[in-house]
Amino acid sequence: MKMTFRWYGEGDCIPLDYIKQIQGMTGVVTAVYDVPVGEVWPLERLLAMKALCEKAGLEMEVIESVPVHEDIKLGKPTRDKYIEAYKQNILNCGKAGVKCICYNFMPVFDWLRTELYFKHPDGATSLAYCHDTLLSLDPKNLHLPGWDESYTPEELNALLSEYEGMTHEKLFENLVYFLNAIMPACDEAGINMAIHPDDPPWDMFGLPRIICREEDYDRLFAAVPNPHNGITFCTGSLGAGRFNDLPKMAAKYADRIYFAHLRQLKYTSDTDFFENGHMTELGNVDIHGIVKALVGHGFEGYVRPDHGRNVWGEDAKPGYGLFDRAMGACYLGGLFEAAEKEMKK
Ligand code: DNO
Repeated sequence: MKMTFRWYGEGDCIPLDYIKQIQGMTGVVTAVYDVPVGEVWPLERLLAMKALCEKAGLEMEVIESVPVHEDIKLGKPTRDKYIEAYKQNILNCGKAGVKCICYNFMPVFDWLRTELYFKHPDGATSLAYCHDTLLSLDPKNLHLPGWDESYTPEELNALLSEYEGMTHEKLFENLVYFLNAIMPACDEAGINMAIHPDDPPWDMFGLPRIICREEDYDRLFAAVPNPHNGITFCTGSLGAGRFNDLPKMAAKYADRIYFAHLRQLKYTSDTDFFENGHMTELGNVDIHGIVKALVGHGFEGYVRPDHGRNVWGEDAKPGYGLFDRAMGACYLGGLFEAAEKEMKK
């Protein structure tokens, strides 16, 4: 296991030196943020970021994310040109020493929350999700917390119309087409792809979502058996699906889990939740059981604490402050140490 920390590049208010001070931290998870989706990240940019990380004593072996162009998800004829660019990104990442690329295949929207500053009785705040609030929103005129509004309303409308009639099967076929096309680049670069689950793990605004549950992974690995086709095991995303048995899934897929996002959720109804500190007793995700299952089944991937609360008056990007994620990293490091020592007995 290698403990890592998400870092939003030089624009992040958290300096690399602070990240290095977290005990057990080996590296950062980052990306090139200002190149439009579908274009190639210049190798020099990657090398410059790597040099910055190394200067701070940190590795840069995980990229989150190289985003997938919507034309690839839609299966449009133009997808091949975007796939070529994606392959070049994989090769460039490989040249910069990257070992794992996290990505997702969610149509149009990435993760969805309805609140960024859900207030806890102790004064902390965290992200939260309320399904009824989400349903009451108009996807064509969406102003969601955390949603980066990178589309104009006209662009969003046009994109949503392109998805009309998109089925789960078609979307899955498009994912398989994409993976089969990029696997040779992964073989060459020695890079593991790690698909992030859909967050939350159900269809949104009539758009299909296909990486939500155990059967989805079985289907994914059957369709593309190449070992470079792997997963980001995000306990917060999968954990929102009450139908998922996370320790069981962690054990079953341990050798395909190249990256683990470990975080806690507390359910407030059948669909709703707020995020909480990482400790097992603080929510419904069995973090301890998941770590034991990973260690017990030979997991050798990267781990990062995921969304933290905002605590101690920190004014950081919601979910991505320093303090609570640092506490999470230490807590997780302790669980891994205990589980690994237990294993060796
Ligand atoms: C949210 C993140 C996601 C994740 C992407 C991966 O905090 O977990 O935005 O980075 O879905 O492609």
